[in-house]
Amino acid sequence: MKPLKLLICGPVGAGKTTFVSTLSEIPVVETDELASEAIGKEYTTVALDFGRLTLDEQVLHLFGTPGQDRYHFMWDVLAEGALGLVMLVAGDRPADFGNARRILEYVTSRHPIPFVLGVTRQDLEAVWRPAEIALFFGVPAHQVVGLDATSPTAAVRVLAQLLTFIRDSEELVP
Ligand SMILES: Nc1nc2c(ncn2[C@@H]2O[C@H](COP(=O)(O)OP(=O)(O)OP(=O)(O)O)[C@@H](O)[C@H]2O)c(=O)[nH]1
Ligand SMILES: [Mg+2]
Repeated sequence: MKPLKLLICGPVGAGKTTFVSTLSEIPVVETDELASEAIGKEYTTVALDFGRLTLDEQVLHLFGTPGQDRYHFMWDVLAEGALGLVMLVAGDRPADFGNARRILEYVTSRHPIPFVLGVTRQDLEAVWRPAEIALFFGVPAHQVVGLDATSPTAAVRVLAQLLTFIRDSEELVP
């Protein structure tokens, strides 16, 4: 089986680098640098995160994107050849939801690939839940999954959901 390329998108601080690091069975290629402007955290991804894992004998290549708009040219570069998308949004940052929706529309309009929407920070108390996010984004509820991006079990569940979508959509192709 050929490795399957998956793209991880989302706003700054959604948990993309964390998600790739939690899942990868090899040391992650990270490009986090000191943020040059106030973005609410010290380090930010400037090019990509790359990780790899094997799930059900399928090798997955995970490409995390930078969240900052200034690096948005990387979204298209990294999306090339991707067969699925994990769109992450932090459940405790409603101020970022509009931007997350914009990123999702940008990526899926240019690269119409199956996606799941992962709502991170479900380990915290005051967070939006997947069902609420599904309504806000206008995405079917079964396509939205809550997770703690630091939890391997939760992160694998998101990927398993995405793989199911990818397989279902391949079956639809005549
Ligand atoms: N409690 C909790 N913390 C999380 C979760 N996901 C990410 N974090 C934390 O949130 C912070 C930001 O996460 P990153 O993975 O750097 O976010 P990012 O999406 O890669 O951000 P950029 O690269 O700047 O776009 C880190 O301190 C993580 O440990 C989660 O599900 N729960
Ligand atoms: Mg990052």
